[in-house]
Amino acid sequence: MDIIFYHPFFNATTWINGLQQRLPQATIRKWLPGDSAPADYALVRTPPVAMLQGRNQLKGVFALGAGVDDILSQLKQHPEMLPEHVPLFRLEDTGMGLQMQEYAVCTVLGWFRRFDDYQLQKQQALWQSLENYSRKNFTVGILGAGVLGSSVAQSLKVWGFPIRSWSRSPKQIEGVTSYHGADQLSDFLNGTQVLINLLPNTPQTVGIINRQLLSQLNDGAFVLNLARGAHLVEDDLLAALEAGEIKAAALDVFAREPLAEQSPLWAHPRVAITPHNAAVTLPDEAMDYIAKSILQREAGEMPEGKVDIARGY
Ligand code: NDP
Ligand code: OXD
Repeated sequence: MDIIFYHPFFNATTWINGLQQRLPQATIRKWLPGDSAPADYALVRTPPVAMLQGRNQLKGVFALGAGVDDILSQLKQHPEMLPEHVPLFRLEDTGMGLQMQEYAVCTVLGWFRRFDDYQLQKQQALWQSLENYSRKNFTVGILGAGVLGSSVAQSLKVWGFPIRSWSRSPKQIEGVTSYHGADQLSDFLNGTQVLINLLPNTPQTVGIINRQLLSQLNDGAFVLNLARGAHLVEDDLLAALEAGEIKAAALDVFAREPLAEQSPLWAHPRVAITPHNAAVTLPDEAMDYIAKSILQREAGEMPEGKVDIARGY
């Protein structure tokens, strides 16, 4: 069994050795330009078109992340890149759920306990107790109720906040009020105090967090973008912050990454920023998952995490 590996930033030696231990029967190599020798599986992040093109014998391509928007946008431009019968798989959870939980719990509790306000007061040496928020009105609305959205919902539920989610298809998640489809988006937004985004980036979701959407949240709502920068219209967020409609935002992802030095988001006192690392690919967890999936595929089964290319996630 031949496996080719390509990632512009990951340490290829770590991955090739780690996979070799898990799949001793496989021959694993780093893909280099010009290599068109046969391969059964490809492990990739934004692969060069030439890496996959014409590889009709592939039994699967594994994306080394949860989101596949970069690969799908490349595929749209170069449909010849991936033969139609070759399934594309993505990472489902592999430790990202817990990382997203940590990020969301820290941020939401910080806002709930007004640590952002106290941080600003500290800068003025101001000793002043502020009124607490009401827990029962501190409704958290999660855009996306998939692997990561539902994981985050579970972690916030235990703090007693009302939790709601919005997805494409109907869901039944205990303790979560579920909304689905475009028709129910306004109902989902109405009464939401904290908006958390965990949608995939697709033609249907691009630019979804815009002024019109933000205006439907509670006055002084909070926004946490953990998914993709393409979901958020950054100028609309800044305008809503200026108008006081949105009180604060925490952003892990941006329309352009790295975020430009001159972006007004950096200096905004009510915007927290992290450099797209809310949930990173953990090599050991990811390699366990991929090795298991390859063995399932070899046994004629279809592993989890198959991307629906037409749907876009
Ligand atoms: P999933 O595919 O498991 O979940 C996606 C959810 O979004 C599903 O509930 C889906 O609905 C819903 N959805 C998709 N399209 C629509 C739509 N048009 N309208 C309403 N709901 C929609 O993805 P994950 O939870 O694994 O990951 C989510 C995203 O998180 C990734 O795509 C990636 O962009 C981002 N991410 C960011 C990271 C970071 O470090 N910042 C790290 C990892 C991921 P349904 O359930 O009905 O299909
Ligand atoms: C991912 C990411 O999608 O790191 O996995 O953003």
